[in-house]
Amino acid sequence: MAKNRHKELGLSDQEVLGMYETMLLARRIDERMWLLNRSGKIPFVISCQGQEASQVGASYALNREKDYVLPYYRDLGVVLAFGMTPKEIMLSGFAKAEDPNSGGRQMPGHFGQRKNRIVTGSSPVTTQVPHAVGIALAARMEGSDSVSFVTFGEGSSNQGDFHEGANFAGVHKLPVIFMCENNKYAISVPIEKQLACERVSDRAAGYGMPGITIDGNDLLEVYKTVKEAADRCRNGEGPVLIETVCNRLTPHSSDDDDRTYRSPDEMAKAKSQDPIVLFGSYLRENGLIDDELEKEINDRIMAQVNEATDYAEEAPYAMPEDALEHVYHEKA
Ligand SMILES: Cc1ncc(C[n+]2csc(CCOP(=O)(O)OP(=O)(O)O)c2C)c(N)n1
Ligand SMILES: [Mg+2]
Repeated sequence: MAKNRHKELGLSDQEVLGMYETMLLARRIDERMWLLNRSGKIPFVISCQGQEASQVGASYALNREKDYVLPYYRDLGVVLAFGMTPKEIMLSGFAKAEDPNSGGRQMPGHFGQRKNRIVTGSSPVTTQVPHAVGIALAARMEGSDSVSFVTFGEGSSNQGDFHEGANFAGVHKLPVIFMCENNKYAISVPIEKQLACERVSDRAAGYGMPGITIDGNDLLEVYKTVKEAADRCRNGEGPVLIETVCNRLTPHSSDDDDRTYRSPDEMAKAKSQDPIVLFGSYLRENGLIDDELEKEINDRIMAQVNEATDYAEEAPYAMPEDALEHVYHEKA
């Protein structure tokens, strides 16, 4: 990576160190979740590993005080950047009452937190896309300049919801950023069996918006592209489709064994493109991090992960009589 690229993008040293720490926090929480799952303490994990640069690069390019995000299940990096805490994520992993995402009702990865404008999603993939478009329409009607940011996998870009949402946003020039995190698999189905066109971004042309494919392992490239898209949205120029090509460094979920469909060579290549390692090298080359600071950051993160794990493990489950809370409208 070229030297001082972050400065050319208007990012300070502090900001890029913050982005690095957020990526690493996401990774370490995710790794802890796998250990907890394999030791029988939590029921399920669906990972962000390999997609952190796409998630954190994009989030830092948005207005994290004002914009709405509609993440999909891998977006741990997005929700951390938007203010969800490690403790809150662990509460969801352990399905405890205090989990802000669903009070322990939903599987982990079904993010939602009103105060941070993280919009609750559903298990059927891509249902968040029309919701994001609706939120962008609401912003337009209210005269707000907030942007609606929605993510999904490349397999999910085949769902009707994506096409309906993209078309409506294109016709009405709504402020939506569609970001496809293309990790080249939909569970065990490889990309060549998913798409009839070469790139997910090719589809943008059909909906009258720019479509851009970028290296999703390159944090600064993602930041730059999403920043330009957000500026375009705020100027009233309409939506953008961004495809970040990245790798899924884990099986699809804790219930999958990817050794049946991915070779060791393929995995070794994916691991050599680890976005956290790549950005760590950039920080070192630019003299922003050394062994001592790296250790300090790691220690700080592990203290948070340990504290969050202990807290969530000890926290109470929801009471059975609370099961219908927040399901139906309750009269005040
Ligand atoms: C409508 C619908 N069909 C199928 C599923 C089961 N399912 C969950 S994740 C997934 C794969 C999605 O792949 P992709 O969109 O590429 O996202 P990735 O998991 O690779 O990040 C499938 C088929 C679902 N949740 N919803
Ligand atoms: Mg995929």
